[in-house]
Amino acid sequence: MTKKIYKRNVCVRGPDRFSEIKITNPKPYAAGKEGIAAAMKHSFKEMGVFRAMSTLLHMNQKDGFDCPSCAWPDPEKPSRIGEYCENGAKALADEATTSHIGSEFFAEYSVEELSLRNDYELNALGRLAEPLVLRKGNIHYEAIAWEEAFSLIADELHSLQSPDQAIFYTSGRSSNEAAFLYGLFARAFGTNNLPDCSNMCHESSGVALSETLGIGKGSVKLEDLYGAEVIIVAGQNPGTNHPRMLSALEKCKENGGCIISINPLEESGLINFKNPQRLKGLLGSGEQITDLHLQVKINQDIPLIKLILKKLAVLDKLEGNIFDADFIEKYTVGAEALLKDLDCYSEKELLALSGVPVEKVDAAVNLLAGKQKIIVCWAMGLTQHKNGVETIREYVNLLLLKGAIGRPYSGTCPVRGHSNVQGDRSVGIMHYIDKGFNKRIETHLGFTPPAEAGLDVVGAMRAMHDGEAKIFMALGGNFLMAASDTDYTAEALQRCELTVQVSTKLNRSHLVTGKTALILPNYGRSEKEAGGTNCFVTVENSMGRVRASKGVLKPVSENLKSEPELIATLADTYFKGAHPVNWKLLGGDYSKIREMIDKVAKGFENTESRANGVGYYLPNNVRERDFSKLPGGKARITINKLPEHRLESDEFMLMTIRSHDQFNTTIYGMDDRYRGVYNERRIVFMNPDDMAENNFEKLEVVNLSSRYDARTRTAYNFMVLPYKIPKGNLAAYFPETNALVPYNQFADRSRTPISKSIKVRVCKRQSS
Ligand SMILES: Nc1nc2c(c(=O)[nH]1)N[C@H]1C(S)=C(S)[C@@H](COP(=O)(O)OP(=O)(O)OC[C@H]3O[C@@H](n4cnc5c(=O)[nH]c(N)nc54)[C@H](O)[C@@H]3O)O[C@H]1N2
Ligand SMILES: Nc1nc2c(c(=O)[nH]1)N[C@H]1C(S)=C(S)[C@@H](COP(=O)(O)OP(=O)(O)OC[C@H]3O[C@@H](n4cnc5c(=O)[nH]c(N)nc54)[C@H](O)[C@@H]3O)O[C@H]1N2
Ligand code: SF4
Ligand SMILES: [Mo]
Repeated sequence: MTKKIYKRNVCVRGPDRFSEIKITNPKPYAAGKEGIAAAMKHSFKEMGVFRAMSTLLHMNQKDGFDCPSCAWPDPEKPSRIGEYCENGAKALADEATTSHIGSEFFAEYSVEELSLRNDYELNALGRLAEPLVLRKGNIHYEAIAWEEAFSLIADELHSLQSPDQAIFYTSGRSSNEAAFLYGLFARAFGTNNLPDCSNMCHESSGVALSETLGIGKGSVKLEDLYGAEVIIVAGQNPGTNHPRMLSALEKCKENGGCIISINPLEESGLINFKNPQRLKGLLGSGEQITDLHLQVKINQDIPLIKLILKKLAVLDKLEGNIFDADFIEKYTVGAEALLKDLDCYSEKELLALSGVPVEKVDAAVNLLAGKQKIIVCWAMGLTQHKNGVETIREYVNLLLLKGAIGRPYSGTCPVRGHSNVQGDRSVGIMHYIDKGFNKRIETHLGFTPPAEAGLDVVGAMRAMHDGEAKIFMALGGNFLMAASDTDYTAEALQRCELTVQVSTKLNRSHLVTGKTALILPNYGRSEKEAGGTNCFVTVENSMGRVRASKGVLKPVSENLKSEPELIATLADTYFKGAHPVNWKLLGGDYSKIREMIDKVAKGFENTESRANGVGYYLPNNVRERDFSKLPGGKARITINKLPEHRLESDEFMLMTIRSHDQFNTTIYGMDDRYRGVYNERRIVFMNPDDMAENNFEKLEVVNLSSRYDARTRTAYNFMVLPYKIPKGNLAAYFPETNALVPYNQFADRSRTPISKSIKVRVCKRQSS
């Protein structure tokens, strides 16, 4: 039995009105002068010229703060004139804006009124400046003292029948110190309900890499990219989402390497890069990045890689030395079975499924055949499918057969999203049980964490929806808009007794809430943490290097708390001193948190001193070719099935992607410059032949609907745009399309929602 929903009259998905759309041809290059102009426009508008320029000089520098945007690593010798990209600058401007809102603002506008603004408008209101409460039955947030807020949460937590009725969500922007304390508090409270954004993101990578190579992280270091012979960039749009990765690709090319991109779209950043740190990039023609683009159909990477492997296997038989026989023999299991399995498929069948012309597949085979220094980089284009884990395993097969694992300039490179999402997991944000981690908590911190696994994101959605969970707390993020099935997630949150958001900026999760809701505002990464001693934090980048991050700005308001202090105070209020961990002490001295992290989290050692400067790498067994943790002590070559999609004749395959002007659910602006779309986000990219066959006009307004388990879900009002995308495939922006992703459709084993392969119909409006 589900409980009746207590509802304020809030607009769950945001309004869908149109603005004046402008369309141009997609940009043939990334960055360049326009990139600098866009970065400066955002920075100056939000921060003013002086504050922007002086703060940017501290970003990604040794004694400065880590860029709050993506997890791409900084070079060991950062350029003093600026080591950041357009989107890093936008992220900083977004966080370090001088605009802010507090209780006066919320007295004027109810949550119902605010929910009629779109996500861009909500974010543009500025920083959250004081703790706020939305009391039961009210529609206005009002000010609340910090002590009262902590007592309110503690009382609600005490009132639960079981600790598993509380959920502790984390988004990946929190520091190691904050995330460690948060995970520790959840465990001390008695639950492993620690879902995190990773569950919607690289969880498939973690599962696939752990199964095959014995560690859920990538194996390459930044310098490896510079010397690789071939870099495959699959299912990733670095020009927008990891812009400084383009500098690494550029270096690889200058050193004679080549780049293969595997993507249903020809993304601008992968065509040509005008490096703004170089004169040639600013004034000249830039650097051609992709040597070969394989325009694979959505979720048909497995057939494509199988075909490449099949062709390489034929060459290996004819010429020898194509696969690394010694490496395979010494370090792997499963090669023979895989090669036998490849015989079951015809080249014709694989080719047709992949959608790639045969000449291009042959070109890829030629590029790969004689090479060993191969790196595969990937992101959401591989992870967010039902077979996300299998897809990544298939790419790992290629690396293992080529011996391109555990040697310089080779290996796996899952490119992480949020700036510290990898660190958060390393220090204990996980819903599953890591026995070693728990044992070390027991030994060093004196309490026993719960032994039962907790809920991940989709588990948490269901538990709240079905009334099993009653308190939702979020350390950052925007759960409502980031999770799948927006209406279902809204109902889930609205059924909670209490929702608590530790946040920097207003988003829709603050408006679609539990019966009582709290907003606890915190310092951003760029701000100087005040209050205690040793108040710098540490983060881990996508390649496993841990470094200090020291904010430089005066906080936007005096009524904020740092995340570590906030969590420690909450824990102290909850336990009232009756717990073996001295929470109060930890909140005031971060070096004490780092001491604990060193004791409990794997691979962390002397972090207090080693995190300074360029920081230090955590151990990585793949780099050492050590597979002893895996069964038989060997890396696993795996057999992965072809994807099975049964599309009806009028169904398309939709991927939900990011525009150039957003960071996940934070919308910085309404443009997607590289794809030539301005002033509008409600568009659906479609192949011109599909448009002709289905009688769709350019910019015709349609509805998108998906049908799973006999239920139709609809996202309303999207303009059709002709675009170079494989026939039968569509693309549209997230989060506007999340309403189409059913809550119960996710990747096997990693349970990542299928945000990149949703079966949809495109409905003319008069017929819907
Ligand atoms: N500026 C900015 N930076 C960000 C973010 C942001 O929103 N804005 N988000 C951050 C986060 S949390 C993450 S996880 C990353 C996301 O970084 P990306 O994964 O690059 O982001 P998406 O826009 O989801 O792009 C997915 C890419 O995969 C391709 N693709 C989709 N389906 C398939 C497929 O089946 N096969 C293949 N081969 N390709 C496919 C799409 O065409 C697209 O180019 O970026 C991080 N950095
Ligand atoms: N359809 C579809 N859905 C997706 C995806 C997709 O590609 N398609 N991608 C998925 C992916 S990869 C991810 S990672 C998730 C993202 O999911 P989330 O991480 O939950 O979402 P974000 O939009 O990154 O969160 C933005 C909010 O974080 C808060 N914030 C920003 N900085 C800080 C900080 O320093 N501290 C604190 N406490 N709060 C802060 C701000 O209030 C801001 O509004 O979305 C997932 N959802
Ligand atoms: S590449 Fe990522 S981490 Fe580096 S400056 Fe750009 S957004 Fe920031
Ligand atoms: Mo992500």
